[in-house]
Amino acid sequence: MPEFQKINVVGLGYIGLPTAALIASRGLQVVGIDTNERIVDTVASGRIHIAEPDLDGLVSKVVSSGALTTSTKPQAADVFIIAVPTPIDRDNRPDLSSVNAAVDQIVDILAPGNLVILESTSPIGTTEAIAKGIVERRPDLHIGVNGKEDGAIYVAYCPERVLPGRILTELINNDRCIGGITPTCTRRAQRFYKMFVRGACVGTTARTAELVKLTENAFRDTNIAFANELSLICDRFDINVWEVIDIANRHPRVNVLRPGPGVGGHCIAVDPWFIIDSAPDLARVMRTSREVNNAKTRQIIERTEALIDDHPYANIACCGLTFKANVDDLRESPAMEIATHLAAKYGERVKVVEPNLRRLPPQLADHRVAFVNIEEALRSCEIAVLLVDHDEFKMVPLSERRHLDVIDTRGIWQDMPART
Ligand code: SAJ
Repeated sequence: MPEFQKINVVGLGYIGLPTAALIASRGLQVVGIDTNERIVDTVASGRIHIAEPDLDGLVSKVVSSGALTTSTKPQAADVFIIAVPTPIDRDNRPDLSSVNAAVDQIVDILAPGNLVILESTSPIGTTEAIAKGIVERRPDLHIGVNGKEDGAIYVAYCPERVLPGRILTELINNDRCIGGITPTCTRRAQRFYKMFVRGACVGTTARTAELVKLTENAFRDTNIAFANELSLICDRFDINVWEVIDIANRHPRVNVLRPGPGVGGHCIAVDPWFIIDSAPDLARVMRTSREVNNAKTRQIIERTEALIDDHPYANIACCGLTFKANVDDLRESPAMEIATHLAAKYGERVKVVEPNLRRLPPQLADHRVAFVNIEEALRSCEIAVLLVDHDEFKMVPLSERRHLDVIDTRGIWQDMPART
């Protein structure tokens, strides 16, 4: 009998849903679990609640073939994948309540031979704590080691590392890092991922795998902080930061990332805190990077206000709300923070453009701002704050924006003198 036939994916968000659909497309029987009934119903009808290229077609196919079903409660299975959010609280400390709730949901239905995989970004030691908690509550089970298979379950950590906008491609092609509680757990999880991953499935310990995930995002955050800091230094000396980066990056061992209005998304702006929280005395560069990136958002707000105050009758186009280009995701978005601030202060003078959303998000809808397309914004505004480098904005020719006073936080309208 095949080792893995029935799979539960707990959490049908940006990672869980594509993962569930991909596994279902490989001939396994998948149940997608979510506590949100609206999400469960949407997916059950073959539709999706997030925007991600090619995901709609895949979900519709696997739902109509019966390979993917949904439920609000887990069911007996061979593999349980936990892919739920792990946000930070007000004090920047990891909030594991969704992970703990997911474990609570499955603990009583676990059976010998089951594989439990945590994919959510988690602090060091989380997977070990989960394994310990399960065997404490289920003394009939133990964690599998070589040669002691009777009554064993297998627990591993395997972080997701896919980029929104490229999730399906990266789910298949990226290398995976798989850390079991024991080497036997690692091997079993590797065999499972090999069923749908083309990249290497690198084995390690659970603690190492947890830190690998955090390292990847903290590394990127620190590199973006370098670019954001550089942009402020360039402004002080009236030097174009985009030109500096472009020329510096011609050095064979230099690759400066791009400055922006701050760092958004549910990962890079959040995950470094998991390391900082567990080693506050050591994680000095990481903490400073977080502070630099957060401060960049406030600096853009201040600079924009100064420009607007110089033009008391001008209308202001806020170009972009999402956390990065060509997605509809507003989580931790610095663009959203800036637009909300401007909307509260300047009301109907603000025109918001966001080609990836159908309507204004509620925080902005409360103010009297207009939601317009880029043509209307170009026609009716004298100031533009370019907050996201969406393709639609890149295509606007110079002739259509020459009249604007621009704050270009993304460096895509650099064919005219503009502030960064
Ligand atoms: N950003 C910049 N300048 C840059 C690059 C990015 O300001 O040069 C900003 C973006 O505008 C955005 C934020 O950083 O606000 C994050 O965007 P991103 O594209 O760097 O990353 P995410 O959050 O979409 O996805 C990251 C990825 N991690 C890494 O690249 C190390 C992805 O592989 C992870 O799976 C994902 O986090 C996650 O889920 O952890």
